Order: sequence, then structure tokens, then C-alpha cells
Amino acid sequence: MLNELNIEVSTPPPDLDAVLQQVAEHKGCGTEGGSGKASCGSGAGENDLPQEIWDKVKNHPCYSEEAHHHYARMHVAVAPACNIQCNYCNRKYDCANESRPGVVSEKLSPETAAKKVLAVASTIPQMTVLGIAGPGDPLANPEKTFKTFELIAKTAPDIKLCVSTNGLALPDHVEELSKYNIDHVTITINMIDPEVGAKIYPWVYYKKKRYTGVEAAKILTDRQLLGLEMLTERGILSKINSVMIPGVNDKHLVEVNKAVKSRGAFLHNIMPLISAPEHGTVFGLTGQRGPTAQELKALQDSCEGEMNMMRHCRQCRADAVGLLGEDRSAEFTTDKIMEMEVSYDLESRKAYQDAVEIERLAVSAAKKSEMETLAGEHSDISMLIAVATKGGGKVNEHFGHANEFQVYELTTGGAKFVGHRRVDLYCQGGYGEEESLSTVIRAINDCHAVFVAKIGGCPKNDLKTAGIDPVDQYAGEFIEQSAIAYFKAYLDKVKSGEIEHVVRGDAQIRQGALMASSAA
Ligand code: CLF
Ligand code: SF4
Repeated sequence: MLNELNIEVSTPPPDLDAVLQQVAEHKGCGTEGGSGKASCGSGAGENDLPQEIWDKVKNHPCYSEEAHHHYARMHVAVAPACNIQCNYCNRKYDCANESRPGVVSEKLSPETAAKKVLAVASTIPQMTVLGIAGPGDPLANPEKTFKTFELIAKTAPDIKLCVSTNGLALPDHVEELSKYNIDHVTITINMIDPEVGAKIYPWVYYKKKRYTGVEAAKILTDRQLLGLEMLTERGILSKINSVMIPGVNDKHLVEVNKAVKSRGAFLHNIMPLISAPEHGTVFGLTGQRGPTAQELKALQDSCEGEMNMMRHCRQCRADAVGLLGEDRSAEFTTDKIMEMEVSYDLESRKAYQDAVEIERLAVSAAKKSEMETLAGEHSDISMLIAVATKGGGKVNEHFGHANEFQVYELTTGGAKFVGHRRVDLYCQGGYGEEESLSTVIRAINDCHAVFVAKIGGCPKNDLKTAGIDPVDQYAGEFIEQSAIAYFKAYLDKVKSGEIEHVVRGDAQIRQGALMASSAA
């Protein structure tokens, strides 16, 4: 059967009224997890959340840390205009509330975007979420945004819909978001104090008038918090993005965290300001620095309570495609998708995702069984490890091919994902780049070990000299299971006196802060 985009679909489109009924039946969520007892957030699992919430987050790579190892998302850049100005944004580029600055996306019509979604869905069956995150603000472009969602809701019922907004226009569109079954909404909230806001936002455009300074920031914060409350009332899951800007809102973000938590936000994602003069942003040109990885982690740790913190955000492009951290957008340019034979097959997508679930269960079971080895262990020792992975929750990337390392914190409570570090590729087509190696070591030098599928002799020795243990014995194994086994062996060696525990973190936080302040 051909749909209205002239694409072959093997399953009839759903009854939109039935979809709307499902939304109406969905009850609240938020920090109490809908049941008033469970914790929630990106690190929560099936047993921590009410079923209705788990069903929404279990294969959303941003809302579930576990899911991001297995499921992909895609963005379509259908929303060019914006209704505010942020000091970390240059309008030539994509919305920096979610995107890395300095990235430009190919802008699409809703019809081309819908074709692209089906093309990606048929090529990458683990792509489960369509997000609209720019290049401007999706809700400042409501016709294009909602037309795209409408086309996808009709033709690809298994794809979750997701939107990211600055929040100014959000209260005007909550009903429509609800109508299209959009269960995941991100609001970027950088402040609740307009005095702080005036340092971040030079103006907002509201009800056909431009406001500046504290007055502009007051309008923005009122609209953001109202929009958040309206989402919570309707049971729509909300994630709050906050850009951490040292010296401007870093300390204030603890207050923001409390304010959004009390209004039912599901998840808080504190992201680092990315700022460079070549981006041409106000902050870039005035030398405003971003936080170090250690400063970011310290703030995330201090905010972590009942509402978990998202720590696996990759600040994606407005046209990102693939697993978080990988970018397959070049495979799906407009020219390429126009030439593609697209056949959207719901059944084969489901079969693939069933297989993914089996692997996911295996990851979880392996972790659980390894945890038993730590039962009864009491120790204050904690350490960070860096892991080279290309997905599936496994140690399956070579040291030289990694352009990021995932970082886990190990304690007797287990292995917890706490972030990632982007690095330059060490392997440059057959030889190792010494300069890249030093940037890798700098990026992960608060880690005790780096887990890799394979590593050459030279980088191994340099890592050892830097006090980082290069570990390749877990190649192809599950990350958390391997990490727990490594930690248990480490504890045993410390207990027997074979080695002495070295605290790396504090020294590195001091060094990171020093490096950052000398750069500013
Ligand atoms: Fe996209 Fe954002 Fe939806 Fe995810 S991204 S609209 S919630 S589907 Fe995810 Fe990318 Fe971070 Fe955004 S990793 S930038 S949080
Ligand atoms: Fe730029 Fe996004 Fe801010 Fe608009 S909301 S100014 S597009 S970063």
C-alpha cells in the first residue's frame, strides 16, 4: 500500500482517534513516577518505574541511559526561525540549546522530512525516536513542526515523537503536543532568576514585541515554568536541559533543579557550554569559558536526588541520525533519500527490536550476576574508568578508533555511567598520532583504567606512564559486568596489600580548574 508520501507501508496506518484516546488515558508522571513511590530518570530501570512510564522511556535513547546503548534517534531540521536570542547561539548555525555550536543542518520541508524519517526507519530498525530540535525553535515554527509530526504519526506509528524547545511558546502549544501523542518534551531552562537570565538572553520576541534585559528574562522564565506545569498536568514526560555557564548560572542551576523537580520534570540534563571565538557567539567572542568535565560532574552529582540526572547527552546536531555519539546524517542527505527505494516494514522493525531486547536482557543479567561478587564488600574506594565502545553495551572499540570514551564510576554499589569524554582519533590510518594521544590522556586522566577491544604497544606504555591502566582483557564483553569484575579484583589486591589505592579524581579536578582558568 502506498501512503500519502508515495512510500510503501506494510502495515495500515493507525486510527488517529485511537492514538488520541491512548493519550487521554495516560495518567501523570514526573518526579514521583506517577505512582508516588518510584524514582525515575535516565538511570532508572524496569523495576524502578511504573509500567506506563517504563513503556515510554524504555527505548528512548535520551530518557533511558540503558537504552542509549541499543536504540537510535533521529532529528529533522524543519524549524528555522527562533523567537529569542541566547548569548551562546549564532543564528547562522543550529539551535545551540541541543546542538553543538558551529554545525549547520540542511533545512527540510515537512514532506521531505517525513520521507527521510521513513528512509532512516527502514535502514536503521533500532531508530525509535524522531526529535525536532531546530535549527531554530520548533514551537516558533508550529506549522512545519506539527505537519511533520502529523505525517509521521499517520505513517510510522511505532516511532516516538519528541520535541525540544526554549519554552517561550510552549504554553500555546501544549494542547497540540498532546493531540499528536508527543510524549517527550525538552525545555531548555538556564535560570529562574531574571537577573541571571539577563546575562544569558539579550532579547525575547513575545506577542509581536521585542523585550530586553531583566524584563525579557522574566517573561521567558514565567512561560517556561508555566509550560512545564501544563505538561506535567497532562502526563507528558518532560526533560529539562540547562547549559552550565561558569560564573553566570553554575551555582544557580541547583535552584533551577529544585524548581523543575517540584513542577514534575522527569529528568534534568545539565550540559556544558561549548564556546569558541570562531562560533561568533557573544560568549565565544567575550571569552566566556565552558566548564571542565570534572566541574560538570560535580554539579550533576550535587543535583542528583530523586530526579536523576541525564549524563549521556551528546549535544546532537539538529539533523543527527544514529546512536547517540555516532553521526550517520551524511548517509541521509536529501539527494540520497530522494533516490532511495523506501519500504517501511513495521513487522521487520519489530522483529529486530525484539532481538535487541534479548541482548539488553543479557546485559542486565550479566551485570546482576557479577554484582553478587560484591555482596558483603564494604569500601570507600571509588574510581572512574573510561570505555571504548561502539554500542550494544560492550567493550568493542579499538583504542585508536574511539572518538569518545564512556566514563563509569565504580564503587561497591556497582558500575554507574557518569558521562563521556570526546577525544581526537588516535589512529590516523595506520599510524598513531602522538599529539592526539596526549589529548586523550588529558581527557581521561582522572580515570584509573581505560577498557578497549584492542590497543597497540606505544599507547599502552604511554597510558601506563600516565598512571592509567590499559585493559584489553574484556574485549567483546559487556561493559558493566567487566567493570565490576575489574573493580572486585582491584579491591582484593588493595586488601591483600599487593597494591595501594591511588585517589586520582581530586587532583584532576584541581588541575582541570587550573587549566580552564588559565585558558579563560
Ligand atoms: Fe532529540 Fe532531544 Fe528528543 Fe533526544 S536529543 S529532541 S530528547 S530525541 Fe538527546 Fe541529543 Fe542530548 Fe538532545 S542526546 S542533545 S538530549
Ligand atoms: Fe539559538 Fe536555540 Fe537560543 Fe534560539 S533558542 S537563540 S536557536 S540557541
